[in-house]
Amino acid sequence: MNTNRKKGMFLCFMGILIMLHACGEKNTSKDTQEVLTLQKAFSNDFLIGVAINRQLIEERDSLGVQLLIKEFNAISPENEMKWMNIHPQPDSFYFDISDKYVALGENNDMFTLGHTLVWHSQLADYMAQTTDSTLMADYLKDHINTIVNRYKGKIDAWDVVNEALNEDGTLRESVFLKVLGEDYIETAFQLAASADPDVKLLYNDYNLCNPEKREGVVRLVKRLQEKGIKIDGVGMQGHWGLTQPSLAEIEKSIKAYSDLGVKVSITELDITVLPNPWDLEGAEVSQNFENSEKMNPYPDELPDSVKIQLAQRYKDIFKIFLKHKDNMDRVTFWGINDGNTWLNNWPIRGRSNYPLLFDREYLPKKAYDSVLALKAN
Ligand code: 9MR
Repeated sequence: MNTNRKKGMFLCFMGILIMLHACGEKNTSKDTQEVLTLQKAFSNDFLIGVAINRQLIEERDSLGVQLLIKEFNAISPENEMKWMNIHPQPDSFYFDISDKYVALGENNDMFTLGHTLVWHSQLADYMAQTTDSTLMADYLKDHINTIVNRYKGKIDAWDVVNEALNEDGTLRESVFLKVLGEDYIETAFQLAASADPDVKLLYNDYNLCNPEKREGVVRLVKRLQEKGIKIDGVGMQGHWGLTQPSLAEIEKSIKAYSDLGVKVSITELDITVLPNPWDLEGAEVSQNFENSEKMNPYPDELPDSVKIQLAQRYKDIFKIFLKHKDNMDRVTFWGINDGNTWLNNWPIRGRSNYPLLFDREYLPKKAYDSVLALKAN
C-alpha cells in the first residue's frame, strides 16, 4: 500500500470515528431528555409520590412497578394500612401486605408513608361498635404503639389523623369523638410521637381550600402546638376538579398552613374531569350514585379539548406548588394511572375518569408533559 493510500484510509477512519462520536453525543443528549422524569425534574423542589394498591405492592402489576420506580420517589399505601385491614380484630394484626409495602419502599429508597392511623372510615367493626371509653382508649393505644413501633425507622411519615373535620371546621361526630372526646386527636399524635420520635406526623384531610375548613385545620394545628404536641405537617389531599378549588384558595391554604411553621404536602392529588351528580367537592366516601350515560360522557377516550384543559389545570397548580416549594415536602398522586383510580367508581360506579398523569396504558398524557415542561431547560 502506498503512503498516500494509507493516509487516505487513516483520514477516512478518523472521519468515521468523529462521525460516530458526534452521533454518540447526539444520542446522549437525546437520552438525557428522554429520561427526564417527574422525580428528577422536581428533585430540588419536593418529593413526587403515588398511592399504590395491593397489586402494585405485591409486584403483580409489572408495568406499574416499572413506572413507579422510574417516575416516583415516595409511596403511600392506598388501602392496606387502614384499620380494618391491618388490625381487623382487637388481638390480631395483619402485617403481610404492609410488610411488603414497606420493603418495596426500602428496596427502592423511597420516602414511605403510613396511611392512616386514625380514621372513621375503613375502620374495624369492633372499633365502630365500641362505646366504652376505657376500652376504646386501650385499642387506640395498642393500635398506634404496635404499628408505629413495627415500622420505626422504615415509615418516614404518618397520616396520624385523617378527615377529623366537618366542612364548617368543627370536629366530625366520629366514633372517636363520641367515645373519647375531642382530646383523641392529641392523644393520637402523642402516642405516635413517643412510639417513633423521628417519624414525621401529619394531619390529613380533603376540601382544605374551603375557608371554614381551612380555619378549622389552623385551629387544630395551633391547639396541638400550644400544648407542645409534635405535628410536622398538614396533608391537603387534593381531590380536585378542573375549575374547583380556585387557584387563589389553593394558594391561601398553602400559605395559611406554612405560616404555622408546619410543612404542607399534597397527599392525594387527582383531578376529576367528570360531571358530579351533587356538584360535590372532595372525598366524602359515603356517597354513591346510580349509573347514567349522561354522567359517563367519555367511556372510551377523553376529547382533546378536555385533555388540554386538564393539562392546563395541572400546569397552573404545579406553578403554585413551585412558588411555595420551600414550604412543601411532597406532591403525591392518588393512583398510578387512570385505569385504577378510585374515581372510576366514585361517586358513581363504573365510569371512565381521567384524573392522573398516566393513561390506562401507563403512558404519559398531555398533562404529564405540561407539568414536566415547567422544569424544562
Ligand atoms: O382510594 C381508596 C379507595 O380504594 C377506597 O375504596 C376508599 C375507601 O374509603 O378509600 C380511598 O382512599 C381515600 C383515602 O384513604 C383517604 N382520603 C380519600 C380517599 C378517596 O376516598
